[in-house]
Amino acid sequence: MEIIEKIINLIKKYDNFLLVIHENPDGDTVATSLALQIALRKLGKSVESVCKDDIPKPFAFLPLANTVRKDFLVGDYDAIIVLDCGDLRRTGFPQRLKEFAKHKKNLINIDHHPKNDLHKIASINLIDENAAAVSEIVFNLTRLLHIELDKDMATCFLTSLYTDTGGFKHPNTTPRSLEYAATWLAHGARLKLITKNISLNRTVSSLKLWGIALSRIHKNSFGFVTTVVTRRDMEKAGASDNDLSGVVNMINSIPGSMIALLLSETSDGKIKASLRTDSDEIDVSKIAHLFGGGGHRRASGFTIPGRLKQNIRGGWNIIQTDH
Ligand SMILES: [Mn+2]
Repeated sequence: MEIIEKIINLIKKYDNFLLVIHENPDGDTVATSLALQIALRKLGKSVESVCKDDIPKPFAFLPLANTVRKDFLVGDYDAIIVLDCGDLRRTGFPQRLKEFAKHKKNLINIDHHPKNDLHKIASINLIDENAAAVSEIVFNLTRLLHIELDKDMATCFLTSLYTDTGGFKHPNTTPRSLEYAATWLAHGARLKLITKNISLNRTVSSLKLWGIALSRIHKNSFGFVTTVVTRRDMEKAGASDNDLSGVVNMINSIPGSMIALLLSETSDGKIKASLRTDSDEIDVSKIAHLFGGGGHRRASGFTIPGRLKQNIRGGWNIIQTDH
């Protein structure tokens, strides 16, 4: 039986579903989960979404965004669907999902990241690495389930694709992406609301933080573009981690950039690295893997222990810490 048929049968058979939005959520995981939540409820299913972290403000406008749970009990669900989680840890609930997989076996992994440790415990893996966003995969699933596409679902789907393609600017955008986007628009997706909330809604503190990050751009002769943001910068600007989203894409847009790297200090004493490339010759997920991270060829990331410190030459050093 085809993988997608297995999922369709499973959805038809069971009643209580949990959808997992990954930690440190982006537009793809949040909006696709909410679209699927709306869709499965139309089939009369009981469906909830869960995310370990808060839903970032730019996505608060999405329908059902205020219903996302922070926690769950494995016993409450017949099936759990994990969306856009590059690996098991990224789900935010690795132990709980392992336990669920062991007892009930209905753990479905829907993703567009390369194969990872989640594959081993999931009972069904629906993966399409060519999908620009997970919404492309899930939209197809809802069509096969004959669920009518409404305005709210279309808005969620388009938000997911819009964010994972950087507003259709990244090279992961395919003819299929644009075809789907056209379908969603034709079904009432609120594009203006999406662009307003996601691209144009920068607060004063966010712009101040971008100012600091952009003022520290460094580009070497190989086209390696870097910048750094410390915890102190965020405090000074009154900004949060979410305000950094988009910075690494912006610095990667510099003419001649081969790889862009943003290093930012996290609230728990670590350094988060975000990598981007537009080059066909470079696979930044390989760099991320070297440091225990993951992602895609063109966009990846990892986290290491340490702090950032400016040296006397004005450059930046990574100071090793114990944890
Ligand atoms: Mn994604």
